[in-house]
Amino acid sequence: MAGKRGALIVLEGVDKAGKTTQCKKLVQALQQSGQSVEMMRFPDRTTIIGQLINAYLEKKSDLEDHVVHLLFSANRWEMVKKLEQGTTLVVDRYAFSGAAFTSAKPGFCLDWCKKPDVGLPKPDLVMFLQLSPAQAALRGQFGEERYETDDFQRTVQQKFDQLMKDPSVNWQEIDASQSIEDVHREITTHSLNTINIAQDLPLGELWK
Ligand code: Z5A
Repeated sequence: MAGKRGALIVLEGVDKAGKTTQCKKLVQALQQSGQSVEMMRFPDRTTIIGQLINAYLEKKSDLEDHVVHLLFSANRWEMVKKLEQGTTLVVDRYAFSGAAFTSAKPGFCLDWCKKPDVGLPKPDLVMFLQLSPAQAALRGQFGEERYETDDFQRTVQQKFDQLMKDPSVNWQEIDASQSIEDVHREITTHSLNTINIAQDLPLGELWK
């Protein structure tokens, strides 16, 4: 119907929680149910900014911590037109990862880390895939990328816990230790409810 907008749906969670798996399945399910929907992921490693981030994550370059934080945020801002265009978007990581990962580094506070993303399109729903470190370990070893260590991931989880206390964001915690199909069913139900509600509401601005 003319004038109706799609929903902005974000999946967040710790490493190996199944975000990418679930984003892909959700997009497929929504498309099959006749929705106009696209997937987006951050970092988007295909842009020039994304390539700088990719080299940093793969430890092929070193960047000052403030610089890399701002690049992650810029990588979201360069997609803002797409985020605002009205089709439903399923997004694999967003500004919450940005704030949680940088604020897990020494000398950074959550408040500063949120600032560059203030005013981005506000998700209608953020599903946080909860998985304990022990359960994550069952899904294989960490990879070789930066940040993929037990200690760092534990601190990141604490930062996510702090972010989830913010009532201005529509958080939904999901038990990611369930089977892929069970997680998918739960995520699809929340998403369809959100799409229905969001179509009659204006898109908000994050952390404003
Ligand atoms: N980062 C940042 O610092 N600042 C920012 O602003 C942003 C990101 C946006 C790269 O991100 C890094 O960038 C990331 C945060 C930082 N660092 N870390 N660590 P990324 O999105 O490219 O990260 P990734 O490494 O590709 O994603 P991931 O977290 O490792 O994985 P995932 O997407 O959550 O999981 P998955 O790939 O869907 O599944 C992992 C495995 O588990 C796979 O073998 C699946 O088949 C299996 N799996 C999935 N679900 C299940 C269930 N339910 N049961 C059993 N097995 C399962």
